[in-house]
Amino acid sequence: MFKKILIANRGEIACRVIRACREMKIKSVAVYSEADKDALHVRMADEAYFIGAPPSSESYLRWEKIIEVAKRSGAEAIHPGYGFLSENAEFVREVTKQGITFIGPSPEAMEGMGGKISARLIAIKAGVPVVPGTTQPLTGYEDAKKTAAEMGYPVMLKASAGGGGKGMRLVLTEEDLKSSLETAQSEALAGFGDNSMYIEKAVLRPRHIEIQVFADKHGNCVHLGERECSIQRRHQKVVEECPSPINDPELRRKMGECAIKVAQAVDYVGAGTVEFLVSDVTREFYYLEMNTRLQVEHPVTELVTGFDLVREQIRVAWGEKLSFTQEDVKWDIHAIECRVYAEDPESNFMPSPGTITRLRVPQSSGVRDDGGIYEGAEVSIYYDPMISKLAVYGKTREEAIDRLRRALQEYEVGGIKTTLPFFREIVEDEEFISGNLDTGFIPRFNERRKAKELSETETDLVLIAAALGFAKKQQTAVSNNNQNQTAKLSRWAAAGRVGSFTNRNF
Ligand code: MV4
Repeated sequence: MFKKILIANRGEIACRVIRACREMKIKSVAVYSEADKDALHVRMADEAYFIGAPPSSESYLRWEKIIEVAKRSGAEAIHPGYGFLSENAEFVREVTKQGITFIGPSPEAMEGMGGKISARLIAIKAGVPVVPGTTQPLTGYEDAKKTAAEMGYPVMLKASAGGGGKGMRLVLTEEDLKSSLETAQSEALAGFGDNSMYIEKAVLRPRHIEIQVFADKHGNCVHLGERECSIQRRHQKVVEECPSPINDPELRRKMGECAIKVAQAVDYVGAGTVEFLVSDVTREFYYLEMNTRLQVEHPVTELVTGFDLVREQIRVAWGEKLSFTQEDVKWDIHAIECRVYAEDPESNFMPSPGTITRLRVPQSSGVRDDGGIYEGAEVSIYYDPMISKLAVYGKTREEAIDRLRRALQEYEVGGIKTTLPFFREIVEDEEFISGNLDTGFIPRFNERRKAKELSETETDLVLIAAALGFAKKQQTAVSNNNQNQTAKLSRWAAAGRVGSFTNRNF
């Protein structure tokens, strides 16, 4: 087995990989920027090397520097985590050329899945259902008009080089097509330096369900079931769970088989995720894209299946066979994960950097927290503001939600704003509890939130008016008690408002 691995990442995922290394008796090498000199991953690793200034372009993305550190420290392999260099085929080629093992798939597999159109072609060839649409870039407006008319509105315009919803537009009618195409193209050009576009038929109220796959270098490929990721905010996942509340063994088996076909079509090795859109109405599913990395939300799959995906990644990179077969994978429990961000839900999720002055992480039955912070640590403005992932499991979805509610009550982060209060509201939401989770969940949830806040304000006003009226009566009655009563009622009235506020910020 490897004796030493370099982790080309930071934050919670660097800590997660270091932990797996330690369990496997592998030495870990961290790299860090100026902003991260006191970061948790630096404290946890066996060795740590400074690689540059805070902006990631001057540190975590500088691959020649990272490879130099790998060689200097004697690391035999590099784990890229997610983000940064994790899906950079050029980096993988350079790492391999230097005689270092990249823990992940081949550069060819990455490139095949990197372009949206090429990824679609691969899936079509593998016999996997994709959203109906073009398999060539549009030549211009006339081409778009003709194609859209043929497949029928609504349609989705997508940037070939796109990702994260950038360069994507839902077009309801032909009148909107021209302006939508123009904005999508300029967004794509600004975001990816490439304005080529294609068209798909729009799937309305879709669910985002992805399948975890795992392959070794001996031709074995299995799937570890789905993760429901429909709860997203501006194309950022917020809550993920396994199983999906709508999935059943039959749908899982079909989607799993398709995911394996896609992975095998590019001779995939390691951990990968195949994304699907599932129509909430027909339960038909369509391949969307494949992510050639370990994903943020991998803990829910680990909790449900019991396999350690990072350990497995390292074993597979060394050349070992998968430690389990398809028949070994069971889905008998339910897991849910919340991504805790240093953002202020009361101010439109603005990043909230600063020093963590207080940290109390939930513990006990069914709770797992993957964090990259500690009390006294600094959350910087330079990187993704995710500070931890709170995951829970239970025998049933109900039990998992009960534990999540309890864990969210226990969780305290002081000094910065976090999305914890937002999650405390989600776990009380009837639609969430019912499992009705298409991609329109967050917009609808926000509407309900707004409506609730308004009615709370009204209730408060009524309470205050009643209290004042009562106080006035008491005054005219010249009761001995009146001072006390008035004070008490004012407190109750205030509690109507303060109570709900405190609840959100606990
Ligand atoms: C779609 C779609 C409906 N129809 N494609 C958004 C991000 C990108 N990965 C794919 N996305 C979508 N593609 C067709 N043909 C709806 C979305 C979509 C979405 C998908 C998953 C999770 C949240 C979403 C929110 C809005 C739109």
